[in-house]
Amino acid sequence: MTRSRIAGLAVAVAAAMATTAIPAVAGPRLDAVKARGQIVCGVNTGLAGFALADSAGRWTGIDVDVCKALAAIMFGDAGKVRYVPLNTQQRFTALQTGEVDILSRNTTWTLSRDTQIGLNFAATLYYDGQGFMVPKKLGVKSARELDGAAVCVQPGTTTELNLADYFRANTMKFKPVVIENLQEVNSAFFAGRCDVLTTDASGLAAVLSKDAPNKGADHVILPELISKEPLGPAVAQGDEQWIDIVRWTVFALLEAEEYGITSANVDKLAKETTNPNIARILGKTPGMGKAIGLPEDWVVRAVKAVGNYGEMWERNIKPLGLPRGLNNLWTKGGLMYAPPIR
Ligand SMILES: N[C@@H](CCC(=O)N[C@@H](CS)C(=O)NCC(=O)O)C(=O)O
Repeated sequence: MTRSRIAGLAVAVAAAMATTAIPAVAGPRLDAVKARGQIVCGVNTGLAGFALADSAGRWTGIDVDVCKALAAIMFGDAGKVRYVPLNTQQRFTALQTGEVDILSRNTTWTLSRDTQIGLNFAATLYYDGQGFMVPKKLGVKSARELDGAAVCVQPGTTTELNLADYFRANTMKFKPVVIENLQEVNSAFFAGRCDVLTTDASGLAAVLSKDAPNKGADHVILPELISKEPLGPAVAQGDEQWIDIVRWTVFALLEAEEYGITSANVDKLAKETTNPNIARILGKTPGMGKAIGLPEDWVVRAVKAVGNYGEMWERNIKPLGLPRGLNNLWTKGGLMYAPPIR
């Protein structure tokens, strides 16, 4: 190719990029949240590691951190969140009716939820799988020994569906003990009204560490994981900018971990970095904020508020005794892989 043709091509590419760079249109949800001065966040009624309020009403958990990060991005204040605790049955209606801006509540991304009930999943925040817990005194070592068991389960969950599939696939029978309220289903199990408690493995670990008698010493989680439970935040369908903001906030927290950006060094890096990727992520090289309709320092704000994904994990999930496993970064043998911020 001649030099003038190369130059001509470069001009054409630049022109194409200029005409295709459509500025982010303000979406109705972002405008509404800004006008309200607060984000309304649907969370669990109380699940250690994910969303739990203390006696003073202060919420913590990895799902809670997503909402705190969003509030920090939009208002420079992670406290500008109103939390709406939702049980398994209420959670989707709250999103459909617009009562909450986001559902950040250990909710599994499935095809039917993503397509048929008016919501969209933004990202996977936590890769989980369904497990079983039993009293040690039953002497059960594997889920394959549970034929004929009474199983405590919450309705309106993937848990309930996987349970039926698993027993059918293994030609075993079970007696479902279906209880809507989280505390009640756990109490029923510990009172011996069922032989088995089933939910996401993270939920079992949370219950074992927080609700079990005798510090959990009398109960055991069986080795089998019977399903895939990619848990993540969801929003109502029909607002592209809003889902982009939620999705890229999760990605940004992952990117921050990958590039070694932490709550402790983010301010310094934002001023001093010479790494082009970090400069773009932190807005030292402007453009990414404008592209998504947010301030250029959006990632700085998020990481300062909640830390990077690894910090979120250490603070919220590690105390439950769970290994990082699939939730490690892709560079460390896990599935956590964010598309590039560029
Ligand atoms: N990931 C599953 C299960 C999620 C779920 O709701 N699990 C229960 C048991 S850990 C829970 O969080 N309950 C809390 C509540 O009902 O308030 C789903 O999305 O269906």
